[in-house]
Amino acid sequence: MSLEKEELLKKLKEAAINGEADEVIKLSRKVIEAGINPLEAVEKALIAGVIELGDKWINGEAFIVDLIAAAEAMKAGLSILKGEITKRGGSIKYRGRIVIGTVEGDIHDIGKSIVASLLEAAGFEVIDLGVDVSAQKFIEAIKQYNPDVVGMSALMTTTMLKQREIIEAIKQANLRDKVKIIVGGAPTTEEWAKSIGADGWAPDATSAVELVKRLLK
Ligand code: B1M
Repeated sequence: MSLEKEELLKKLKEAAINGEADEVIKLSRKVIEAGINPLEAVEKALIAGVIELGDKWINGEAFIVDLIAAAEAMKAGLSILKGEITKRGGSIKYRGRIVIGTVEGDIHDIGKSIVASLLEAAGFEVIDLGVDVSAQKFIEAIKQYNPDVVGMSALMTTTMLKQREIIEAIKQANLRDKVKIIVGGAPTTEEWAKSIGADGWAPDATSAVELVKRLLK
C-alpha cells in the first residue's frame, strides 16, 4: 500500500471511529480523488473502524453513543463511496430487485446497510425497509414491490429466530414461491439458513452480492 493511501485509509478509519460524519465525508471524497479502490476503503477503513469500536464497547472501553455516532459516520461515508463503486462496476440497468431489512426486535443496521449498498453498487435495485421489520411489513413489501429476492439481517441470537418466523409467515401468505430468500448477520450460519428454508446465506456483504447474482442467474 502506498504511503498516501495508507495515511488516508487510517484517517478515514479514525474519523469513523470518532463518529465525525463531516470528516468521513471529506475523506471519502479524497479517497475517490486519489483513485483508491472504494470497496477497499469501505472494508479496510469504515467496516474495520466499526468493528474495532465494537470490540472496545464489548470490553467496556466505549459507550453506546460512540457506537451510534460511528454507525452514522460510516453510513455517511458509504453514501459517498457507493456512487464510485457503482461507477467502477459500470452497471446502469437493474439486474434485479431486492427487498432487505433487519428483522423485528433488532435495530442493528450497519451490516444490513453495507449489504444494501454493495447490492446497489452491483446494479441491483434495493428497497431498504430499515430495522425492526415485522413479518407483516415484509409481506406487504413483497406484494407492493414484487422483488426477486428478500433479504433478512439479524444480529442477535434472540432475533435470528425471527428469520424463521418471517419465512413461515411468507409461506402462509402464499408468497414463498414468488421470491428467493436470503439471510445473514453475525450469529447466523449456513446450517441455520438451510434449517429455516432460506435459499441462501452469506457471511459478509461481498459474498451476499455473489449469492444474489448466483440465485438470479
Ligand atoms: Co449491539 N449487540 N446491541 N449494538 N452490537 C451485538 C450484536 C452483540 C453481539 C454485542 C455483545 O454483547 N457481544 C450483542 C448481541 C448478543 C446476542 O446475540 N444475543 C448485542 C446486544 C446485546 C445489543 C443490545 C441488546 C445492547 C443493550 O441495549 N443492552 C442492543 C440491542 C437493541 C436491539 O436491537 N433491540 C444493542 C445495540 C447496539 C447499538 C445501537 C449500540 C449498535 C448498533 C448501531 C447500528 O447498527 N446502527 C450496536 C453494535 C454496533 C453492536 C456490535 C458491536 C457490532 C455490530 C456491527 O455493526 N458489526 C455487535 C458486536 C459484534 O458483532 N462484534 C453487537 C459490523 C457489521 C459490519 O457486521 O452486522 O455482522 P455485521 O454484518 C456483516 C455480516 O454479518 C453480513 O454482512 C455484513 C457486512 O460484511 N450480514 C449479512 C449482515 N446482514 C446480512 C444480511 C445478508 C447477508 C449478509 O443477507 C440478507
